[in-house]
Amino acid sequence: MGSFSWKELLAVARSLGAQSMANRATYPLHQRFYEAHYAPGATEPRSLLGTIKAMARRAESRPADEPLGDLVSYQVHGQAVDLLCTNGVLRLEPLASGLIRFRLRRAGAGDFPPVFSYALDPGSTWQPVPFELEEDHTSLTLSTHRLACRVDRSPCRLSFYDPQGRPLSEGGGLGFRGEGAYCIRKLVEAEALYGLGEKAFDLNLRGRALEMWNTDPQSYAPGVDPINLCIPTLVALRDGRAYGLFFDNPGRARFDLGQACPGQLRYEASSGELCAYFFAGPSIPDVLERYTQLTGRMALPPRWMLGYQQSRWSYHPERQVRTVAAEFRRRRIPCDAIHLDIHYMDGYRVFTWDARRFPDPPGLLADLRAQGFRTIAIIDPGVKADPGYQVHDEGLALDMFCKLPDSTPFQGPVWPGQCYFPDFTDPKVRAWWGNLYEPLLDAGVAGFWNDMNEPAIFGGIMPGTVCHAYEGRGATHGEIHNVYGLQMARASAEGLRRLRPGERVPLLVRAGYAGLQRFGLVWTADNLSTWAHLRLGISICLNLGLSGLPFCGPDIGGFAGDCDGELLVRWTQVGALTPFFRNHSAIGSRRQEPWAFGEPYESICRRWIELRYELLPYLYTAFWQAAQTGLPVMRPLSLAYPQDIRTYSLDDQYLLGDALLAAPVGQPGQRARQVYLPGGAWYDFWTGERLNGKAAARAPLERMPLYVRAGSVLPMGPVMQHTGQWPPETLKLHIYPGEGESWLHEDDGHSLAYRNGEFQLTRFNCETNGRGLAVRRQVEGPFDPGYAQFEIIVHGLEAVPRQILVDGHSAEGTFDGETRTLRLATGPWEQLECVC
Ligand code: MIG
Repeated sequence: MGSFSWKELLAVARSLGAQSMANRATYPLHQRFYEAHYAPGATEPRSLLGTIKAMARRAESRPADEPLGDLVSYQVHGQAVDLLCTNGVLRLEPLASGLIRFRLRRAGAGDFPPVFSYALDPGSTWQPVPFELEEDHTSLTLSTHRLACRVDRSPCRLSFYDPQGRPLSEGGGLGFRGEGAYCIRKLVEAEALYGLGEKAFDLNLRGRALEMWNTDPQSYAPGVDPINLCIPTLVALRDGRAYGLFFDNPGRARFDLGQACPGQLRYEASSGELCAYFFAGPSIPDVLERYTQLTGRMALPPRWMLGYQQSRWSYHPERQVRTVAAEFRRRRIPCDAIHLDIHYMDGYRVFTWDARRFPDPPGLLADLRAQGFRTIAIIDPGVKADPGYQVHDEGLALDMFCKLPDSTPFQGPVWPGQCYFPDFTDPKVRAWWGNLYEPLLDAGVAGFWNDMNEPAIFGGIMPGTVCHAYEGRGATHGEIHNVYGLQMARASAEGLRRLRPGERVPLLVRAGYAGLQRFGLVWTADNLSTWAHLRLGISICLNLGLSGLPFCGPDIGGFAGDCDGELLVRWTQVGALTPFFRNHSAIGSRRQEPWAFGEPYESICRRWIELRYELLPYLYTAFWQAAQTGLPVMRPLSLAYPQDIRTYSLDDQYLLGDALLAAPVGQPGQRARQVYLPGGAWYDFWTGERLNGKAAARAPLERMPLYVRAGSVLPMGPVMQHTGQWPPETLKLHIYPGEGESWLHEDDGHSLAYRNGEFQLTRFNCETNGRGLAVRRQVEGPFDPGYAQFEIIVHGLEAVPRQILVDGHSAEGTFDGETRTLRLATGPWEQLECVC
């Protein structure tokens, strides 16, 4: 690559007047340099100066918008309506009554090819939906019974309306732009915008300009963009009504969400077709249900993956792994999984073990398993260029690696040194890669972790001219960069499913694209051990959930930098109520296991990890909902209270599942906070107090404010050391009087039998009336959850009930006047009444 220093490069860029480039962080400059360096046709690396000049020239010749023009005529081909415009064709296709696809093609570019996208779930099928076309002299309208799309004739613009004729999203221009395309939409004043994958910003992205280009920033400050996982999916909320927009393009793209012009959203793809999907609401769950029908849903993870997990870059050698595991059990801090980071490998060669550090992997993993620990191992995409190393030799011999235009396999430096990168857009490569997991599975590894799959390469990215098979279609890396990580995850997940049919083998992934939820869960990459990152992790996870990825979490305690006791406690409190709950930290940083800072921190962390285990039945049900309908596990308040505009930008509190509202503490020394309680009544989880509207919450170090929605039944289990101790003898049902419905899903927690009906679904109905409280329990499904007893705890009672009836028979309970709770034990029941 020649040698140059980044300071030199920046100086040259500045001297050439390429200010905007020089002013950006060095990382994008790295990328541009590498791309230019491997410009099409270049076989010899260009001189540094030549490269910089070319960059400067390109920066000056930015392509201009070429609008689609006026609507001239239209043609209907089955489910597609082609709108012939002056400069191109716009195709509208209603896929479902609340989902319309629109695509653009330049005039003279020939017919629309069949849609091809890795984002789409191959299992999703669309029955033709009835639609109507109406035209007048200014416009043409396509309507289904849930959504209407009006096309203005001059200039051609698209607007979407709900069945009542109220606007959801009105159009600005759209058209072509260089090799790519653009689309402009209007924004109304109080319109909130969410999604776009992993964005290091507050929840409401309105007013930001954001890039779609998966990038490893190595560690990111709040506001750095882009980072590791970009998903071009937006969820909008205005006047209580939601809609969604998914711009399906795997190359580089940019969203301006009202930054350049407050009333305008602009999407710009730098290459490829404009292919977009518009999702009708009216609610956010409606949008997500359709979006995940299109791009797929998460498979239910094994129950153990919901347990607490401990990681470190890296626990090694074997002795250290054993010590960490033993400490958890000795200190009685629950834990289900230990992660092995890159040092378990032999010189960072993927799919190998370091024989000195880990002389007997099956023995180690079996011993851990006997103590209730699963082991998760990391796998990176880079394969060390090292003759004699089997994966390398096979990969080269079988032609598995990405190539430069001159057909030589591309090499780039990562942890192992120079590496080759599998071309995961080729089915034969995916099949090969997937099978490489077999020896690790046989050794007892229970889950995997795909890192660096942007792909991250030291000092740059994969050059834009690298060639991909792209399922026989052929594409350059620049055109499809954002799906590299998705296809690596797919290769891994498909392999694991083949090798362990009928089991749920979890896959933790860093980068990807729309549809990644079909293959794995995600963590929010390399955060820092700071209070700002504790807060940021919440908004990132909320937006991931709104981008179709319900199973996510940040590194608890922070990855880079040194954590301290108070930060670890506050972060563990949040983590206990985050879908993925893993403490992970970087090499060189201070150790941050739950005991690392002594007392009182250790005891408080233990208590919160215990609470996580107590909440398992409730959490598992929230995961089941996500797997069924795409509803996130961790939800912004605006998802459930869209009529309440005060919730639109709220991200210092959130909902977990249907019943819980968490209000984290995000500042050092903070011991109280204000909480906003939307909708009806809530109960303080700690005191049982019934509240409405605003609450001033006490938050001593051991307490994070937590609330339960009135009308909920919260199913809880006992404290356990790991999920292998499930099921308990007694299930606790905490009842919070009010009106509402609650669910409990149960299955074996590890196999796919639930898909064939082997589950039990319980529905609770809570009612309060003049007589008091009535709760109904209805059970369906053949699965036996394994406990026969219930402990019922009714909260928030004013006095001892005059009568307690279980299935019409009078029952005994104990009332605690101080906590105002009633407790009673019972076998299976259908109807509970507390007559007051
Ligand atoms: O270049 O494997 O985000 O979780 O510990 C750093 C070492 C590579 C980045 C991951 C991080 C992991 C680390 N990896």
